[in-house]
Amino acid sequence: MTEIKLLVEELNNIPWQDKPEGWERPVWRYTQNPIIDRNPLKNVARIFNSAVVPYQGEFIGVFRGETLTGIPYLYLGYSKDGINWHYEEEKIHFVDQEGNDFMPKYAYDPRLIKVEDMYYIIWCTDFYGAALGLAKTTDFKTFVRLDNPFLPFNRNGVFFPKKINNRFILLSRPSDSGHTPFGDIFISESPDLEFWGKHRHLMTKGTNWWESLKIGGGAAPIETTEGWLLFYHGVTGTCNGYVYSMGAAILDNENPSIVKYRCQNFILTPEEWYEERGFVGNVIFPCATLQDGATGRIAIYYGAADSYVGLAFTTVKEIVSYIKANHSIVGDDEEIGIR
Ligand code: BMA
Repeated sequence: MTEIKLLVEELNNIPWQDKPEGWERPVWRYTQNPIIDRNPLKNVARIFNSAVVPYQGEFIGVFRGETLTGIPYLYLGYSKDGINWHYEEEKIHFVDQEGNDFMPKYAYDPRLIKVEDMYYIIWCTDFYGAALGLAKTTDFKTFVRLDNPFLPFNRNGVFFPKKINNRFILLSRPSDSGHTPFGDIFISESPDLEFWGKHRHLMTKGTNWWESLKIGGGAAPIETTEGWLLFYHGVTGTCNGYVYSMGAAILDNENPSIVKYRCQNFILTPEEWYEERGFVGNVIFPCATLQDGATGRIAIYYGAADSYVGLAFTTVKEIVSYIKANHSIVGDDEEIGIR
């Protein structure tokens, strides 16, 4: 059997803690969680569901900040170690392609992905209803908004970090205007970020109860020798409301609309106080990962209870072996998804 490896660059300053003695699951939490506490900024009550990337030897991130009006916007943050963050006081200012102001009415659940030499932010914006917003930057000073990729209602936009067959690849979850009680993940492609098409169905909400209501893309997929490793969220409905857990699947390297393996078990579910208790309790919402191609280490950033940011760890070997050992395909996930 060939060795399971990450097909990504080295990142030797990735935040890291070894797996605790006696812990039998493939993903473990940082012992100092949450890494971002409440009231992190003068006008921001909570930061959660946020995304980070390595930048100039350190780290930079786009954070969902819930302002004192209750309306979420995006904030820029910096860190030397990926754990301790400081932020710009002002929300990220977006301009259109002519340089005119183009601020979203609200902005939440950002993903931040580098494709070639450009950094892209994709988030949930208002476009006559909840839809995906898209912007690009090279220097984290000027943020240029592009056309919104899809019609409303759609959430959970996740870019692949690499073009496939010269196309940008985007995961999304078509939805409705409220706290959507349904939803599968779809995959779409674009040659130029202007025209989107070749929409395919990727993954069906699960038959397993932890993801029985809806699923949505989480962190940008990670390229491995076994396929694209996707961390996503799955939601179950209980008599006390929704519960969000984290799941994992592996998509085909060349044709990512084919699911190769899907883990029937959640890989992280609310258990700690900062996941169970908060503005919206019982939420684990992954939005980003960091990975080190040299060691196979993966650090996962997740929103906790719509109030905090948590960090969890795994290695490519642990998580891929676990997914394969607990593999169970749902519906027509293994198909290309055109019918
Ligand atoms: C979803 C999104 C997330 C949020 C989750 C739980 O619909 O709005 O931002 O974390 O609900 O409240």
